[in-house]
Amino acid sequence: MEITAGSHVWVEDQELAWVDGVVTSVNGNEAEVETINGNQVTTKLSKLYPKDMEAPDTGVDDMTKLSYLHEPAVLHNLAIRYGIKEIYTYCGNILIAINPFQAISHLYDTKLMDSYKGAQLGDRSPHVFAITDVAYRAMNNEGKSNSILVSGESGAGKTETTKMIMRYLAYLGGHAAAEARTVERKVLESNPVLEAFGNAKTVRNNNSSRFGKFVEIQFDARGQISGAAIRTYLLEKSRVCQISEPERNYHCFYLLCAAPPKDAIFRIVAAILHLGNIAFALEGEDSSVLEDDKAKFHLQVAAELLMYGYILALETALCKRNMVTPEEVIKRSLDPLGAAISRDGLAKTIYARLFDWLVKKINVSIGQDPDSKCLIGVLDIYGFESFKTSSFEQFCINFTNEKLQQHFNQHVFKMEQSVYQEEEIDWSYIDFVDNQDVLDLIEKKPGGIISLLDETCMFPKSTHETFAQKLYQTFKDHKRFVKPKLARTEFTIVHYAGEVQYQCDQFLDKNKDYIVPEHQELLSTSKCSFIASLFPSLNAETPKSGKFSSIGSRFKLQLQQLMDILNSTEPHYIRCIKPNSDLRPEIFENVSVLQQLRSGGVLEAIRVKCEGYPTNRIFSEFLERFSILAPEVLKENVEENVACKSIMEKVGLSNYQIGKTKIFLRAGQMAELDGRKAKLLGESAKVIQKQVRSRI
Ligand code: AOV
Ligand code: MG
Repeated sequence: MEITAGSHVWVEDQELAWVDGVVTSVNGNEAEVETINGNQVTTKLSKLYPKDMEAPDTGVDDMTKLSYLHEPAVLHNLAIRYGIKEIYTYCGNILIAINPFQAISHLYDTKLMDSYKGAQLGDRSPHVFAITDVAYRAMNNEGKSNSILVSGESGAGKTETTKMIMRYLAYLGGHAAAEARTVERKVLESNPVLEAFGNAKTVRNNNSSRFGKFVEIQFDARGQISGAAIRTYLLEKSRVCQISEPERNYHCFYLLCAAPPKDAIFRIVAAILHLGNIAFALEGEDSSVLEDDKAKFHLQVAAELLMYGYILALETALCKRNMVTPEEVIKRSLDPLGAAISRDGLAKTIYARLFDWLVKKINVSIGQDPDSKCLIGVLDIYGFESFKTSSFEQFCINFTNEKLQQHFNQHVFKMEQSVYQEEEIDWSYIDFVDNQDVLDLIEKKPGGIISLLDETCMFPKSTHETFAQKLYQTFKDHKRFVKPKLARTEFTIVHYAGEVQYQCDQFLDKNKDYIVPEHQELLSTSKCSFIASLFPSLNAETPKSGKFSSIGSRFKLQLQQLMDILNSTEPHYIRCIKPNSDLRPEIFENVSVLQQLRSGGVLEAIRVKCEGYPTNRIFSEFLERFSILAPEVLKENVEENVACKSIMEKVGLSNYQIGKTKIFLRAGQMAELDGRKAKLLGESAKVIQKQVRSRI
């Protein structure tokens, strides 16, 4: 649309990201704009976007209904909807969910569930139930597995959304209320348990999931839930021993302190708490002893809880290490730092095993249906993370997000094409940005970062410095890899969602899935049969204790398996958005939301749309809006599609497409049509004014 003096436009703004205003003058390729917040801005014409003055005050419930599909329009639409507590908006088939940080009345009650049952997407206002209903119906009708992928940054509402999906699935595929311990109840009841052991308060979320979760809900031929399986991914073990203020450890530790029950699980949780209080002091040159009586007390209690005794054995396992030489095994003393590392390693291993045990136990209790043909998978994974110091955990988390982003891009692209196919229009190949290059950088075998890390870990003399050097050498010319200036052990990856600087320090240690043989031996002989069962004896188990096994490679494999499952399903996407970092209701921070829309690929999806035919309108709607441009076409008794064509021809626009029921417009064409209409209305207003004046 031609921008002239008087045009309503969006202009970039540092604080608000985009602000609307009116063009006061145009000079060559520059324009002066007076913004609604009272600023006078001079900017390039190419940086201005037209504002749709006909857009409804309450926004539109689907972005594809926006006449002008550009960044400021998308952002503005979400903001006004959020203001009237409409937290859900579609972007085609993708659901955008903005965390309300407050309970919205009746948003999830049973009556509402009733109303979504069987409704077509778009018939009712956007909702997580609607997406779930589509997935469930598609599964029943087509006999194909579906999945719902929930993503978004930490605190955006993924876990809460996932719970609503599960509740709605339980409602759709549940059993008669008389059957008390139904599968669906057990699935729902697993949530609080997993959250107690796998969630913690972080700076970004008071109930942050520190593990990834994929729940597979299995259905029988009648569409009833017949089984379920929960898979978890990479629990953040380091949190057990290392928390930075004001974050907290896993909820279960505080639950224990609030109400100490006395069973095997809580024995372990308590033992870990006591382990954490065992402090060491230097003895002689490089040995360590328990620091004081307090440390002795905690050691005693920990030993009691873990093994019913063996106090000395526990102390030795913490303070000494076996050195195996060809001739003999020598007990070498650890210095206090070494002993503390050994203690933390023990605590982390115990906790991780306990967590895995819980997941297994829950799975056994729920039970899988071996005959189930269809499932609905629900994925709630940790969102993209970038901290001041990002470590191996962030590396794995962001790797996951890259994988899912690729899946999303490929799918959105396919989806777009299927609309074109349905309407039988010609379409040429639309390209999309693929992040395969980042994935290669991370996971290519050989030569990717994970491979190099494994190689480094297996080479006894290597350090994090040699690892960093290896990275710098190998990826000197990789466009997704940056060596920060002056960096010696940091590296930056240019992720799809932005750059993240990683600190190599602990990559080697954290990549080693290693249990100290002495710890293994000690715990496998525990008199507490539960604990002994968590540490089955050496030869029965892989990875072998003491031998190197790579967390990175295992995680990569797990992710690949997850992708294989997802690829065999029909995916549905929910993008959660965190509207502010104070975790407070009614605050919508433009800049941060925009950043999330960009990094979550929502804007990328919109870009793919823009390269094709971003706006489509049912013929009758189009005619209603634009027949004024060629009133004569309505007089002729022609088919609607012919009338639409005539209007486009008269205005001189080409490259549009006529489908079976809709007209498909290229980016900017809607704005052009509106421009013509405004001009026409303006001219006719002038004519009327002239007529009025001449009469006076
Ligand atoms: P996350 O799963 O996306 O973060 P959560 O689902 O835990 O985020 O949401 C964070 C908090 O936001 C919740 O504890 C609720 O207080 C609030 N909240 C989220 N969704 C809703 C909703 N629909 N209605 C009301 N309140 C909501 V993380 O697991 O940290 O990546 O790792
Ligand atoms: Mg979560």
